[in-house]
Amino acid sequence: MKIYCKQIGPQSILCFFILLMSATLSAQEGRLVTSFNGEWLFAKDSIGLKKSIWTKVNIPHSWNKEDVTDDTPGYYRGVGWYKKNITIHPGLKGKKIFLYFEGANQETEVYVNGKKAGRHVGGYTRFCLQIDPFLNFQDGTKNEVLVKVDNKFNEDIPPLSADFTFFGGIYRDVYVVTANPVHFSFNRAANGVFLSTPVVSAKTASVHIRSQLINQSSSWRKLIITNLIKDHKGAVIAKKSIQVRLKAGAEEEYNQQIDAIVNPQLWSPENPYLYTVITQIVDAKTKRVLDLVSNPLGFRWFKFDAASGFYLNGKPYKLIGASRHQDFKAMANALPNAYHVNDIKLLKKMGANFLRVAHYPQDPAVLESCDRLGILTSVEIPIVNAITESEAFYQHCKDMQVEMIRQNYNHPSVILWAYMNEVLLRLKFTDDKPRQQIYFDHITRLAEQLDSLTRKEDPSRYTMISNHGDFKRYKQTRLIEIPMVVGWNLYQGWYSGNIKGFADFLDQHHKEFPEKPVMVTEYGADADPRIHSLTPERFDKSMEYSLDFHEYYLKTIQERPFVAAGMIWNLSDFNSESREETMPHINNKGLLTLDRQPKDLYRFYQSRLLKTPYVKISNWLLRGGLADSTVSRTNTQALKGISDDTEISQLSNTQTSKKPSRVTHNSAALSQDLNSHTSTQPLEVFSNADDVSLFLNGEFLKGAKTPSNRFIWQVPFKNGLNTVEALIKVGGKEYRDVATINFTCIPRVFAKGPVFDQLHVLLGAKRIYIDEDEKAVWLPDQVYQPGGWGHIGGEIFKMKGNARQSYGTDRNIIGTDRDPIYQTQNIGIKKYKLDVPDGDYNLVLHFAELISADVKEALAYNLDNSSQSEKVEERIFDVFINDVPVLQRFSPKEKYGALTAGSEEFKLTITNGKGIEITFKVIKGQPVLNALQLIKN
Ligand code: GCB
Repeated sequence: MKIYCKQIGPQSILCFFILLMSATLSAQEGRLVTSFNGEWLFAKDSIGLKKSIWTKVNIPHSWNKEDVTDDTPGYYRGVGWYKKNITIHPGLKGKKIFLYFEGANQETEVYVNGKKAGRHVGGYTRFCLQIDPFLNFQDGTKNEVLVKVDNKFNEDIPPLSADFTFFGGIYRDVYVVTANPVHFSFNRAANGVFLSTPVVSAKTASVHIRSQLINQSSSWRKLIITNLIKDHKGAVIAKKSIQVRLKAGAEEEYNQQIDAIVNPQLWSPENPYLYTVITQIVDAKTKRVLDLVSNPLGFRWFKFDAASGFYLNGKPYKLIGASRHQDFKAMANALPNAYHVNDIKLLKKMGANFLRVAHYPQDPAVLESCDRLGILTSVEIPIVNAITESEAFYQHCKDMQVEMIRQNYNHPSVILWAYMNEVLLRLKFTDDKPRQQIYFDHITRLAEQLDSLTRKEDPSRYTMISNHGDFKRYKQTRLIEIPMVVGWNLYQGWYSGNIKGFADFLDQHHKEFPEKPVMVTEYGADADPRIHSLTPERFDKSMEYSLDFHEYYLKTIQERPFVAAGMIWNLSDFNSESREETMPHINNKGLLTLDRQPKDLYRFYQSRLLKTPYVKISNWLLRGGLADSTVSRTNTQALKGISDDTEISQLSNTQTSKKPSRVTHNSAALSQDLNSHTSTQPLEVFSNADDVSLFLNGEFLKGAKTPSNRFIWQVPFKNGLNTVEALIKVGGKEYRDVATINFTCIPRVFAKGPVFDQLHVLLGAKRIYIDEDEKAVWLPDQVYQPGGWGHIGGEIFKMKGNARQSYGTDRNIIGTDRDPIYQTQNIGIKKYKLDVPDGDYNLVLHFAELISADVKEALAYNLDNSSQSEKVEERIFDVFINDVPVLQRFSPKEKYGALTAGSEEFKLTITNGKGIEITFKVIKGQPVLNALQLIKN
């Protein structure tokens, strides 16, 4: 028989047997834990349990892996059944057997051999149910374990609504725990031992150990509780025992203290030194170990100061980190532990020192990793956006808070317990002010109760609430006052207003609440890694806008000592089923993609936070632009109005300009031979060095320091592959990053070159869309100039009632994952002309009707926006190519449906220097064209 010892749960070392169920316990002291993840049968309840079709699954499992990303709104929220047999060796008779669930969303009932063993409410905390009274221990008997999980909306269970997906299923590990009748209590699925450090300094420390024991045997027991403290290498540095007598059936708590641990190694982000406390229950007579748990111990002390921020072990620390959701591409939230661990490693590798575990407690592997890697954390329960005024709701909130605290009590990484996120975002009773006041009063009372409960459960940590930017209302409801630390989720320059409002907001907070420690618990902007812009603006989803946004926010946080922390929203992209925009169902504010590929944002933070030499070229490696032109970056629109002394994105090369982006045509270059064209565009390098040297295809390009760690050059890319090398010298050593940029130079005038190959154009857009799969660069459209290409007539499509997006729609386009190709449009177009040389071509015209009668509710976070129905205008038009009718009485809505992608492909042979002329003739309404693709055969 194989035996594994493994850390399971945050605190317990549990011995882990393969084939435990046929093993005996006689050789094993203490408890046994075996994985119960494999080979379950699963059925959705849609047709009733009896008739259900069972499929084999392994846990972690979610039934929402696929339906959260399809084009049909909504996802299955209902009952799922899980079934598995368990055979218990007769030798285990007399043992206490438990099923330990790390998480199932959100209501769970467990039946063993048809009898109800227990129930748990809440999708994010652990629970442990005793099942031995229902088991048949006879040799070879199969016991059926049947688990009903339900993720449907329940107004009594938080979260009620949120910007993340409430995946259903047993999505975290399940274990069978076999314990002796005398064991540490599993109350609230904690491990029954609670550590605190009443005294810690660099010179001395003490450890307080509170253990909860239960005697499930039928007689009095004389027991010894022993605590051993081991250092990092496993050497015992302290030991203490007490003798106790525990009545049959009793559950008791015992307190012990180990004092005067001399010169303790302190735990910190730089040196996350962990001790281990092993707590054992020993039978005083037989000296047998009856139960044993192991907990991490970190010696550290900390405080928040309203004027000067956060201190760890007496030293000031600016906490910079991110929030995290727990899902992953194509896996829903059912992840093996290694995925959770990897996220924390990525956070550490970025140079962060903080994780906001948002918006709910997560897998035990998360905090275990934070302990090990030195990341400080806050953990919260999922009261998000609103509450229900019911006793059941309040009780579930309290239960979740207690479970969260007790289950995670011993992690040195945890410094804050939080319990509400933007609870005033989705206001109720907006038409009835007196009734609304009663609702507010209930929120205040719940906050007070949760706050005092938290302080009582754990006096050693701080309490926190995260509010959104409605300062006045949080002040009125006392949600700034009640917690020990207030968190603000701020998105000025994204969801609302002007970016500068961020700094003003923080300063206002500090002025009005000079005694209240403050953290920025969220800030971020959508960042679709497929979208770039040289004229970035709010809501274009471009990497450039989000970089400028983060640069400003980070600087603002770092400049203000009273701001204890800044937490980026979010570490990675995450699923939010009801979102639309350029990546439907995904909130893409992540520094990493949904499958954890670093975006340029991650590189920017590395350059700002890492202390080791760092240089990295932007990940925008597939690029394109007009031949013989120079384009420079504008300062992002969001930063307009901020005085010139901001240090944002000033271009570093002499060739560049601070003026708005413009394209200049180098007429001298037009005489070059057909294939020697270049296109000059900005390229970013992220580095913490004072100076970076850049080489393009082996040649040095002059560069200079920017104050923000973002170095930008104007680079004359040639058509095809370009090798770029960025070099820094630190302490006499060289560090470099090399990238290959595949650049497509598009002719401005076909006759002058470069040799024409392909063209992908987004009409009505100011952004660039990169399609890595097809290796295509979609450029913004231009007005036609003789000899070249572009549209004649029409205008940029803009959504009505949407103040924040200056072009295109943010609706999901059905039938495609390449939504940005269809989300912008020229409306009223008359002609499209391409003066291409003679030859064979494939022309694809892309259409989508962007106006739909079906109005979508505005995202609650879009503070300055309202949904407004568009006037649905019928449009019918003919399309001719070189005077040949190719689409007659054409209506994208009639042909494909509203907000649905459609393409029309044509094979053309062009002769006699005629080029291509596409003509749109109105029959009714205004003709449209969304995108155009021309490939030379
Ligand atoms: C917020 C919420 C968070 C959202 C985020 C966003 O304020 O707290 O749950 O995901 O904004 O991206 O809109």
